[in-house]
Amino acid sequence: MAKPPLIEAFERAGQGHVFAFFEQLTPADQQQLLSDAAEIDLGEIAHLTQTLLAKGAVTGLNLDGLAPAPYELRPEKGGDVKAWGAAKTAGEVALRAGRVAAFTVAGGQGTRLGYDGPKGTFPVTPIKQKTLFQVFAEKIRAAGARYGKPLHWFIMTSNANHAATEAFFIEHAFFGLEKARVHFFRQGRMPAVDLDGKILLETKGTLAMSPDGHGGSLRALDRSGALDLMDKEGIDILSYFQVDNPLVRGIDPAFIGWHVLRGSEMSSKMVAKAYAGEKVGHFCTQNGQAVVIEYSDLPKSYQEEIDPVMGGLRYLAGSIAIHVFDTKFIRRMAKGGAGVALPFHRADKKIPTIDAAGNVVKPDKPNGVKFEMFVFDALPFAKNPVIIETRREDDFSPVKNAEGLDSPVTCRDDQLRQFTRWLKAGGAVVPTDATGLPPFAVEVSPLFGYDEDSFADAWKRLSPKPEIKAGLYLAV
Ligand code: UD2
Repeated sequence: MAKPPLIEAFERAGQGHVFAFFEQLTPADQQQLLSDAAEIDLGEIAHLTQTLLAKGAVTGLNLDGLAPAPYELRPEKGGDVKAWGAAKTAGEVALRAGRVAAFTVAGGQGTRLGYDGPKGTFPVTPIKQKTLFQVFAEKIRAAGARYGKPLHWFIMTSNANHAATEAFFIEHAFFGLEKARVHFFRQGRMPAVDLDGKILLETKGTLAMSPDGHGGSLRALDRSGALDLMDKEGIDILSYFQVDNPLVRGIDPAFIGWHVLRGSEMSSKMVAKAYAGEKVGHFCTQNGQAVVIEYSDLPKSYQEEIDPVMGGLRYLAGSIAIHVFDTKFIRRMAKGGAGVALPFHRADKKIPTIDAAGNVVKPDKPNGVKFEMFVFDALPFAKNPVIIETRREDDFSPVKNAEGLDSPVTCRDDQLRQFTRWLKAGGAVVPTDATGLPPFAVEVSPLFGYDEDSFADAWKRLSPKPEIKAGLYLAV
């Protein structure tokens, strides 16, 4: 039988070992291996080997000319009150016109949380134990109702969690959203390679493949047809957020409005870092472009540097992974071409594999490299990027770790503080400690109020007002 052309291509690229055990596989497993191999762009792997792995490859970050990025201060911090007002109005107009869709990246593996299953199925709210997906779904539903235009919601999954994610939505009847407006698509995968750039086998018939990072979302949006659908629906603004952060205002009119009024192709929210070493990206400028430098890449001396004039941290602006994209920009980034592509980052990992004789290898030190793209690396390619400040308590309390910082407990407490702030702003009397935490659990359904404004409106209309006590659940 003639050799499949794909195998020949791998041999030509010096990756023929991928098929070393091909003859030993069942026909079904052969097909599976061929189909996995077909996902690989051999030219891309060769390029990454040359640029990121070869001896002498310059992998360190170039910090020349790095400076903190400017951003739009919140009004209460001295920002331009009129400009914020205009932004909010413009955002509301865009929402009413149906130009906006929500986008959640949910392809990660949730390893740190130690939770088995798609992270979006993790319960987070204080009383009803609503899952992350339900919280987002209800916020999106409520925003659609508020602006008179139901929103589309795009959710990026990975091979590992795609089926379970879809099944979860079906089981819960899409949390009341119109099924036709919820779109799942898988992100791409990249093969892990050894330190010489040879693709690693996981078993004789499978490759060591892993998700290509949240930066892979840009090409996955294109490849999956999501961008075409958006074009058809008149959507040109995509509001991006991560699956681990239930506090996020995924549909924030002021943020959308800043993006629209500035003619921005990519806009981002920042918070002031809570402490020098907080594990967030840093908004910077370099060669006149906005860039985000991840905490793991920015030297400690920069992270801790004090601003000589203003006092406080010089690199203060933390990236909390909340962005708004222009859909044409996403398409341009996805198509790539001369100098327009997200870079890959190299992560050295212990990757279970097999050796040339087919024996299982369980490494105790990194034996290979995974390649990932980060979505924030699109920022330097964007025209007119705008970074706006947000209050951490309004937008950011992720669930990342099983315990301690950014855990289910800190996230629940931040939700309680938020519900309490909203109630107090409406005139209710709620006891709290010095951090704003009430001594008992209350919960607000996003369908009642999903942000300060929508809550205030619903609370004003509510008559009679309920007694504020343990277990209070405000819903419609
Ligand atoms: C991310 C940012 C960090 C900060 C922080 C805020 C990076 C490298 N760092 O840190 O700067 O903004 O978030 O919370 O992003 N995901 C996929 N596919 C993948 C990998 C990740 O969909 O292949 C999703 C994942 O499901 C999650 C999000 O991306 O929604 C963040 O992933 P993470 O947990 O790896 O990010 P983290 O906490 O290192």
